[in-house]
Amino acid sequence: MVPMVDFALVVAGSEASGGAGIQADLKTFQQLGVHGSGALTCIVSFDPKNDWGHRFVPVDAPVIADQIEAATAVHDIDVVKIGMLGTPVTIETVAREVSARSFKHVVLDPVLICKGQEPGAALDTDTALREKVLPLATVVTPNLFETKTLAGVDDITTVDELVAAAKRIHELGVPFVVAKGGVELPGPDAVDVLVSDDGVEVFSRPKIGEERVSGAGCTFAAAITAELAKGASVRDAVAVAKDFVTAAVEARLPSNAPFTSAWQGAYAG
Ligand code: PXL
Repeated sequence: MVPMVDFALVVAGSEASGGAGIQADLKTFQQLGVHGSGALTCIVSFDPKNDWGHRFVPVDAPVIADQIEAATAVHDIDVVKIGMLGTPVTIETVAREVSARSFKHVVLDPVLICKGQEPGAALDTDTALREKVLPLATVVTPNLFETKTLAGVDDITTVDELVAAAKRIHELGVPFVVAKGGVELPGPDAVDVLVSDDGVEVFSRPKIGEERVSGAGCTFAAAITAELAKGASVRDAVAVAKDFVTAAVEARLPSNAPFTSAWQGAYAG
């Protein structure tokens, strides 16, 4: 018997420690029973000699295009997650390659800044992401900072303000906006809001500690992607992803760096 397995593609960067990036995405797919294909956009190596800053190397644009071609030629894949892109050239390439194919869902985790980048370059990257990739997204999963940036609001301190900002991003044309309050949104709970034409839904769990956990955002968006690949509605995919990331954060792994890492193996389903 050939097992019935669903397929998903991730286009993202490598984060060598395995907490975040494509490593987190592929582990999440696997844990949810989805076959993961992956196209690498860049390589991030934290620098233990320099306050764990991000060393960043982009993959050449034609090589990114080749990987997307290879993955989508080998398998019929109709759901893609886009993670860290990193440069305007990468963004243009990924936008072109993704729009040349008819994906049913494009889940965009809009990773806006990487610590290692120059502010000028980061601004170019933000603009390119907003102009070229955001219009392709069916689902976008901004954290609090990214929500403020994409919505063009100065501050978000309440769930109502988070919903209002998510509505602004929805009005930019993204069908499903999942804005994440995370540990930075004041209050006892980790709150995510889903805004779509169907209305607003709030997903809330008690905060687990007050520190950010490396890879939590990647894991959350990857879990949404995997569930969509299995045929779930966006609403149900977000509900499973919230459970998945809560389990991964509860079981977070200590490290020698000043941060913990999400553990995708914790989710039992
Ligand atoms: O968590 C955001 C993120 C995504 N992708 C890569 C990263 C990071 C953060 O370090 O390195 C490759």
